[in-house]
Amino acid sequence: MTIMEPNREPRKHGSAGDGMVGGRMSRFEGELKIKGAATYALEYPMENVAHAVLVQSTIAAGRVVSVDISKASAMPGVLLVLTPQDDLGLTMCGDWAGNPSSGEPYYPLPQTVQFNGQSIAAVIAESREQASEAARLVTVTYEETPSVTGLHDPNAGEGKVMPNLVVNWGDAEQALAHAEVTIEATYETPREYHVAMEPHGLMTTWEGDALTIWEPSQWSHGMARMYAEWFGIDYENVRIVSPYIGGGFGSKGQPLAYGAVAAAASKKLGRPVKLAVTRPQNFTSYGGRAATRQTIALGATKDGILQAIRHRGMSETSVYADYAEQTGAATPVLYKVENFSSEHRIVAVNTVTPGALRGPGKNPSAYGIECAMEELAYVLDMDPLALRLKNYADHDYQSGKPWSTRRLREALTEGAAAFGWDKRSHQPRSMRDGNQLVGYGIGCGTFPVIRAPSEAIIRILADGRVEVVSGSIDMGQGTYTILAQTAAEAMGVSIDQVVVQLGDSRLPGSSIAGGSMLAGSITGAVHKAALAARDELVGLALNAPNSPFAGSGANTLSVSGGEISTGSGDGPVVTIAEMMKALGREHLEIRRNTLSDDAQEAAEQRKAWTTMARVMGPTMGDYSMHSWCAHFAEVRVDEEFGTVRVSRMVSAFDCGRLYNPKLVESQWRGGIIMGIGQALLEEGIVDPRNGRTVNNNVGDYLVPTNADIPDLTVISVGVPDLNASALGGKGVGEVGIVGVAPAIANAVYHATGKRVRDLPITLEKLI
Ligand code: MCN
Ligand code: MOS
Repeated sequence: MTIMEPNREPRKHGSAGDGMVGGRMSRFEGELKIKGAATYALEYPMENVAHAVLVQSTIAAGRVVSVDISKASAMPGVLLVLTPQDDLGLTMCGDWAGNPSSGEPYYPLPQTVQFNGQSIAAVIAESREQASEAARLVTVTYEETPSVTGLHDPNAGEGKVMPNLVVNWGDAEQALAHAEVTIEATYETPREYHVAMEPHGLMTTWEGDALTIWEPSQWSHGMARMYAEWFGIDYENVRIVSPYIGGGFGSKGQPLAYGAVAAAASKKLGRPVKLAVTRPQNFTSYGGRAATRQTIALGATKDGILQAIRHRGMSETSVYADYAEQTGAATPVLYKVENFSSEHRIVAVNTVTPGALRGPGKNPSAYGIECAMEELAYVLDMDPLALRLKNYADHDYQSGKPWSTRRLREALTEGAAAFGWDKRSHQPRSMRDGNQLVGYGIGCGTFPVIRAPSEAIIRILADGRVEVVSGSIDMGQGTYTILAQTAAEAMGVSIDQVVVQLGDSRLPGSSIAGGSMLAGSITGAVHKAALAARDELVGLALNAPNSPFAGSGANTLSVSGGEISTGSGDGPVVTIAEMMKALGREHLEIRRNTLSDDAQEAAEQRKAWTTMARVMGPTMGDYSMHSWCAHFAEVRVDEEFGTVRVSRMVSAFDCGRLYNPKLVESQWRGGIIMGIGQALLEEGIVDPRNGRTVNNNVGDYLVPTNADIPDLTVISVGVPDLNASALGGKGVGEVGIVGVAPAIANAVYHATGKRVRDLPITLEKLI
């Protein structure tokens, strides 16, 4: 890859050569993004674009009685105003899992208001300014009905139990009743939001029945299918283009109501339509992490052997869809425990349906169990590190299966050593530095290994370059770069010879860039295709009459550094370009997928790339597979002001083999930074009178800045896990955030002797 910087940093892992798997290449698209050379969805040059602006509800629940569009329609430049009165002719689409559509009509601008900030009208005009101004003049009359604005609403109720989120083994009640030591506590997390640098939005255009959409996407194929189903057109007729994305964090995996509105408007007008979702509208176009509440009871012997865990959790969902932020997602896999009971409920409130946000479920779940473990440690008067090691899970007690690889013990011990945990004095409030109370805390984290099939094309070009072609995406994680490394290594070429093309649903199928499953999935496909391409090249070189190796008597050839040779030192040495010339080939193309043999039919392939039908969870197979981590946090709390600063963190991870340690470290740090935000800053504040998210902008919804982030040391303790993926890596993208908030909450308790059980930990809760 020509655009990459030379790498001058020392390598820590293995002896991978520059550009090979395990090398520390910088991100290919990083430089393009910094220089403004990466074209984002809304920046595509397009003629004759009309601009759409959304009008959103100002009540939490009720019915749109009338929409007066007379003033808006009369404004200069206005082309179209869409309201609930307009039937856009859409049908509900099938879900992620692959369950087919109900066949019901779909109204992206509904008559019934289900939450404050719901899109109920749209104005399309010649310019964005004209559309915005006209949108202000749309007058909506509502009939309001009672609403529930969040878990704290007195009318919220207890919701309903999710039957698939009930886990029991042993007898937790009995064990708790007889335990020598018990603790019980309730932990809460507020609504949190993705706040990706690139807001949502899209540009769409039709040519006959063919729809092209430029939209940031974590899953080009899945989104193309859903758009096709909305509009009742063939999958082949929808094209999602998304080569560069300014972050998604879970929010860009599916098309959303505004996308349906823009595409429908474009169809009606017969011209391209651009819809830029404003920053405030981002807070209600896709839901953030749901608010959660969980109560955890632990029972243990006096010497700290865990006997029982009882977990009761709940999260809010919307009134029109069930989404569970699974507070019990990490609780069963972290510790050895013979008696366990967990249950998760969802409570419908008037909000946009919450969604996946980095480490969904595992994140609030680890917050609960990891705070509870430290609370137990203090009751037992035991070192929290020792308590964790004492209750180390030798296998997965939930599935009964052995771990595939679990280096959490190493994460705990090596992390502790690097942090200097042994310098801690156990008593809360016993460490200080002037006016600053100093505290140490631990939080473990986990994220399941999710496996999915993918496909890829490897194209050897006449000039010797190797093209990797995939419809998968790179939203900043590093897909471009690791695929170049994978192809370079498998093909035996230098990374400068590799070109990677991504981010288009027309390109080969791929899993979603979600659930930390893409890297393992797509490197597997590219590796397979590249090995096959190399074999093909070698086969032609041995057998084609015009090949320099024809009649050489060799029965195999080696490809290294872009050169083909007999490997023994004698015989010709031919570059790939020379060989292609000798063979008279313009290119040589190989397509491979990692689907099983029973799924090679076209329809099965389509289903695999556009739904989750072929995705495998962590215990499908002989092992239980997860990434693991242990975070060690040092905080300083100002004794008078109650201000909390994270002054140091050390985090040790087991994510198996790392394809590119530099990018992995960046992923981990990114997750940790989001975790610091979650612990100390982030909170969607809802107005109880009308269900509106009040701080729906980046001025008031606080996320960490550089000044909030201390030195973050990250350590890899993983070993290759070939059950987890073809190259031995486990998921990286999400595990970094999991366990950070409890590490900080535990450190704040250690510093101050005060336990804050609802995030974020702000100063008014400490003084
Ligand atoms: N990697 C590696 N070795 C491994 C596994 C991963 O080198 N064994 C590196 C690669 O650079 C790879 C990256 O880590 O590109 C992430 O790989 P993976 O864990 O498979 O995650 P995905 O590619 O599926 O990406 C999605 C994941 C999720 S689910 C969220 S949420 C998230 C995240 O990645 N959102 C992100 N990281 C993000 N990073 C950025 N910059 N922006 C986001 O929106
Ligand atoms: Mo990540 S929240 O699974 O996109």
